[in-house]
Amino acid sequence: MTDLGRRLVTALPGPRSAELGRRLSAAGARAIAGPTAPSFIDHAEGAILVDVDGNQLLDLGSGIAVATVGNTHPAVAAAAGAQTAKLLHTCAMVAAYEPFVQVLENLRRITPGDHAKRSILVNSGAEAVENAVKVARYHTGRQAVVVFEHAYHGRTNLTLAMTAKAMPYKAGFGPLAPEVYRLPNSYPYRDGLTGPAAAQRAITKLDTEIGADKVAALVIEPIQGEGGFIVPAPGFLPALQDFCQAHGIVFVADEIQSGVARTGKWFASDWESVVPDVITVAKGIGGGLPLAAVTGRQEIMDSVHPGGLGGTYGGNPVSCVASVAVVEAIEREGLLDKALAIGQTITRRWTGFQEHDPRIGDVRGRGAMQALELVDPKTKAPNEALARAVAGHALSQGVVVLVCGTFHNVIRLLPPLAITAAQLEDGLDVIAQGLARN
Ligand code: PLZ
Repeated sequence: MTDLGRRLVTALPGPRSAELGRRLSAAGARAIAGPTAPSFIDHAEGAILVDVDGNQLLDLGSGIAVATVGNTHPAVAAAAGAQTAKLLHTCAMVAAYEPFVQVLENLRRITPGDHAKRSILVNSGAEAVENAVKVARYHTGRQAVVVFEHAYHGRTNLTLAMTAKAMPYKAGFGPLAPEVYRLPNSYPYRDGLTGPAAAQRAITKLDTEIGADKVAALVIEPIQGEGGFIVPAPGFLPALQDFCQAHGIVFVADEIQSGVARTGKWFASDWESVVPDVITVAKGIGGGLPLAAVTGRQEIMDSVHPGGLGGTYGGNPVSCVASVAVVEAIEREGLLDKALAIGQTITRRWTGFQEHDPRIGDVRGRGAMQALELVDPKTKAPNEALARAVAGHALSQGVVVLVCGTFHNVIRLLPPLAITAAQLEDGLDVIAQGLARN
């Protein structure tokens, strides 16, 4: 279909994309009408997005960690395509179907831990997080939910209260849901604390300001996504998990961004052998079709009465067959190892840049979830302008790069695991150029 290289045939955006951009702004609310990339995409394959002007863009963002197995993965697309001709919808609460069961079984197998598990399927990450909190409250009979600095958990009313950042997410949208409390995270580059010390700091705050016996759930991203790809210091997650276990608090890992082979293991929790009581999964599990899940210990999930959780579209047949194909592709194509190899390439290149460029404050991540934190070399102050300039340069050259972080100063890479070595090196070259020119 394509020759799988980055190739620009127009300046970006090309004329057809520019026209679509005008139509988008004339009909779309301005709250949504500002995509990162100015190109409108016609089709995609692996790590290449082909726009309506025929430009071949290199995708280093996977549509925010969704196209993990590759954009329009052939097996995922074939499964979804065949399903659309067979059965589009019944509502699993009305009549179920085998692919729904297959997804539940896959979740039981691939999520951390060998304990008895049960799952529900929903449509989006935020809906999964909402349901995880509902289940934890039901199970414990407690109300408080603790979350962390720099967290991102969604944009619905409850998850918005759980998300840390005011602009653009929370500002103006109050009142937000009550009984959400925020604790300091572990941020090795900035706090210099060991994992256990950072955990103790959080636990002291929880104990003194909330009280452990009031807390239903502690919800944490094992690697923070939108907040800046912050990998906690070793021992932080296990210490929090031990504390939760000792106090009957449901430990919820939000693996919506970090899960499903992204970090080179099925879930980022696996890196420290953390076994969450409940885990939220979305994005990569559907391979591009909307699907999300909450998987948890049977005794926690099944505390809720029959009919207590649900929704019209959760576990739609097309999303489910796509998800089954995603899990098969990860296993058949050895994508856990591929994610590790991608991580090694990125780390090797970026630690090399860091030796010559003191504005690169930190290189961090696991597997194919890697970030560069850009700073003022003298003060370590976040360097948002440089992050914008580097991402802007990449976009102008047809490399789709996303920025994240509370201070918008972190370049993050979430390449599709289908990316080839040559494509990845090309993308890293363009980022290097962006750094050199700004
Ligand atoms: N939890 C850890 O990363 C979604 C958000 C993009 P939904 N991240 C991308 C944006 O600006 O809206 C995310 C996440 C983590 C929850 C969510 C929410 O998942 O599927 O977007 O609802």
